Amino acid sequence: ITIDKIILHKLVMSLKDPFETSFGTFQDKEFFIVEMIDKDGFTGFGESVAFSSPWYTEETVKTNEHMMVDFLIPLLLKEPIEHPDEVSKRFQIIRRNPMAKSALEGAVWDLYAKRKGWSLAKVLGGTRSQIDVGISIGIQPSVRSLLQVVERYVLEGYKRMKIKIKPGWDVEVLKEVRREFPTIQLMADANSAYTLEDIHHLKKLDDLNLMMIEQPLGHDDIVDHAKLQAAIETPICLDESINSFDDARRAIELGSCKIINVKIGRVGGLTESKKIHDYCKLQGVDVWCGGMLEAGVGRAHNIALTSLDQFTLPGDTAASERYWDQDIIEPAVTVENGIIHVPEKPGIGYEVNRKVLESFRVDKITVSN
Ligand code: OSB
Ligand code: MG
Repeated sequence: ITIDKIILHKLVMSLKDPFETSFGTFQDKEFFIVEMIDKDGFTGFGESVAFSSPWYTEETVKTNEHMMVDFLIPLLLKEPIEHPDEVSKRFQIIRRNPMAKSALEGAVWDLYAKRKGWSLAKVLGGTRSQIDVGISIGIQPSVRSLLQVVERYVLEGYKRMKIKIKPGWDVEVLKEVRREFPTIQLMADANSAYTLEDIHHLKKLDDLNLMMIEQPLGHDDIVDHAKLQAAIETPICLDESINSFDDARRAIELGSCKIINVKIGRVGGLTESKKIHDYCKLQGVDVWCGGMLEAGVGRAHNIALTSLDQFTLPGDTAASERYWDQDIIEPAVTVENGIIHVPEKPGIGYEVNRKVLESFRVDKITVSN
């Protein structure tokens, strides 16, 4: 692959409903669609997943732009790329900034797959033709409204419900959900809202038959999580704490978690995601694919990754219509009976709708080789 041009389309899209977590509420999502064109005219797409504020991890839309434009794109344009696995190696001299790296690497993977005429799922080594999906439910104004939202998604067929929690909106709320829906696959995500002082409180979750609790403690911690995991039955799943293959390896060695949420952007791209997947498979650790409220391009990458066989648990990759009135890809991602069919067309397997893309665009940065 010899890259001819990279276009960063900066979009702002408005979520259908505000999404509330323990650290803040999302309404407008600002991000980049990376369009990469090679000298033969093939095109690949990637999506940046950092938010506007550094609440989840430290990266933001602005830091992504800075890293891509000033450091990462020059490295990509320096010499041709034989295989997408080389991209993360080339980026290694830049510390951290996994989401910025991943946005560009994702476009290289799509371009590579399209050149081969294969689906992204196939070039990644995916084996599933369909994937199971769950849904992540934000903090609601009342328990009553939460129960209504859960019921709606159960009826829509989603295979597991993930409830966002925070101090004051946790054990009692989950108890109500469990009472109303005794058999659903249920889990909670705290986004780092607790400390080890809450062990006694978190232990109460053990009575609720939860699949797991996601990231209860510090966003950058694996030591306290190991202590907590030793004290509770409910499996811990790490999200924010895992920013690389080595983070995953260390967390598993230390017993900090029993399950890993893989987000392509958070770990620095598809090559790193695959490495984590392969290691977890060897270790018998279940993984699933998390979400960052992506538009269609990022969603398509998530679907392709989830086709790998150690993605044994339903992910957060819900349907386009759960987030947007109008997605930027065609067809939109649809969920039926809790299942998404993995596309077989070349690359990400969905077309970017240029008209829609332009309607959401607020800035455009073009870098030519
Ligand atoms: O912790 O997984 C998370 C959304 C924004 C930031 C962090 C998280 C989430 C979600 C929703 O849980 C995932 C999605 O539906 O894309
Ligand atoms: Mg999470």
